[in-house]
Amino acid sequence: SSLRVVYAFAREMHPKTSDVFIQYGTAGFRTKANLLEHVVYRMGLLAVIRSRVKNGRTIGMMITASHNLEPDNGVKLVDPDGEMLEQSWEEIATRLANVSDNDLESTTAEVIKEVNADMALKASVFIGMDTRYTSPRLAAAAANGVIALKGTPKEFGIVTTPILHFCVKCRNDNTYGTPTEEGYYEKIVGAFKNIRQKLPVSGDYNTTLYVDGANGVGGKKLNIIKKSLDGELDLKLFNLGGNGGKLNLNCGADFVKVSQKPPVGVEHAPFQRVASLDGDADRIIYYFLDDQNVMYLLDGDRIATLLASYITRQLAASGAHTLRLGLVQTAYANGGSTKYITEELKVPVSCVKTGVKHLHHAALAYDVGVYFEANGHGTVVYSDNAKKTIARIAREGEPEQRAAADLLLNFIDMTNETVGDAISDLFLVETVLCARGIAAPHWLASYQDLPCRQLKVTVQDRNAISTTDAERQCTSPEGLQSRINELVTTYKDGRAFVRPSGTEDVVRVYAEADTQLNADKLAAEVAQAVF
Ligand code: 16G
Ligand code: ZN
Repeated sequence: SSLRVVYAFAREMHPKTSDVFIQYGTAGFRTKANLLEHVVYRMGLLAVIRSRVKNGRTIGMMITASHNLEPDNGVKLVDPDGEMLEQSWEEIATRLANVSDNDLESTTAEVIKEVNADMALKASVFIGMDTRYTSPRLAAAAANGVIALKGTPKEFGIVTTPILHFCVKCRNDNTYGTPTEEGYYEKIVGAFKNIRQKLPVSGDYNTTLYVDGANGVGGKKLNIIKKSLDGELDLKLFNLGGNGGKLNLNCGADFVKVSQKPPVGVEHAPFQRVASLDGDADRIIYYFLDDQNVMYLLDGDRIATLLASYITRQLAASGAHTLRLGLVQTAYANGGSTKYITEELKVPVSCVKTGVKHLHHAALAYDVGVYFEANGHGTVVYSDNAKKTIARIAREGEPEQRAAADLLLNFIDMTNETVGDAISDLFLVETVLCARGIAAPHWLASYQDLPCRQLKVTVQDRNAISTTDAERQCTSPEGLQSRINELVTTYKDGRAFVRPSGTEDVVRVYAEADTQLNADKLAAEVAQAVF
């Protein structure tokens, strides 16, 4: 049959060359790029099957390893509404990725049967990739996989992860926007420019923003956007990938957040705010240095509180009192932020497991759900009810209410609701800072972060550690949690947890305490306990 030819082709073109077991983790498959070609090809097959199960709606495939260094790469699937692949399919993806070439045919047939895919339907798959030199080859393997099962691939070339999510969503729901990179700029940047017309620059806000592009795709796209901005924002871009700058190496959002150090390759001026993106531009962290070169981080928690307080205020001003806004965080959220959110903002907050799919899902429970990981991945999602209510007020409300609702509508348009998006978040943050007429130090002053430290520990089997309570407590190995409890109580404001990484073969340790020295000590002691 024609499928025979398909599997013969797979063996020839994208053979499985390694026996290393690979797992669909928190953000898809991620490992050394040279181990991935057959995996990506097979994900092309799976994307077609998924598209058919979803009645021919478009599925996305993104080739990226995000903030990892250049030698790594990865692939993840995007579901029709632009969200992460449904969790129950992760196991199927893992199975398909690991079977031998000889068993690929029978396993694919098994999967098709199991998920009840109608292979006579059309199938459509959008493929995007980051800037890694291994990405084009992998994107080609993805397209080959799609074609093998008679699906239609559409290659977007180099795009940010959130642009691909956006395009998938638009393709399946044309009310959301136009499914192209240009359509993305039109909607997001267009909304930003619209707001700047209505909210002129005032107070201590100034329009200069420095950006660390992590030598990845985000900086490149901002360079395109920059040309269409007429003084609404003066972007000064660094780490665009030229001049020998290496992807994510000592730069980018993850480096800045974890090491708490400024990135290389960026000029600094006292109190000048800098936005640091990660390699595929789905994370953003702000920071500035003072006149003594001391660095102040404005991380994902900080962005979440900024956005949540602004939206809360706009909802009140528009009289939309029935809409419930809530915030979603993970165990990594700084204790200072959680306290501020509950005690000062008086906004309900939920804590979930690490990984965008968990945050996104929890945020959907609110009319307006703001979710952010401390590492800078996050966005805002609005229910249909929220959108309708706000649109109605913008049409029919009292004049002041109308103005507030109208701004909110632009704010919603500026938001990439499918996934955390550094570019969209950048415009959201700049809008709120401008609306409030504040500079970065004022933003920082809203609450104080507790000093914190992250460490990673290499152990024989990271899966020996299991956790509960949104990863804040560990249930095995026995005795570890009580040891952590003992250690924590000896520190003022102490808090610590351990969890197996979902993206690397390590155990992660997080600690916070009243001083940096104490946070460092507590982290080291907990790491010791993990061994
Ligand atoms: C992935 C996740 C990110 C999470 C990180 C944790 C997505 C799109 N990305 O990058 O949200 O913070 O993994 O990594 O879900 P870890 O499990 O290695 O700590
Ligand atoms: Zn990323």
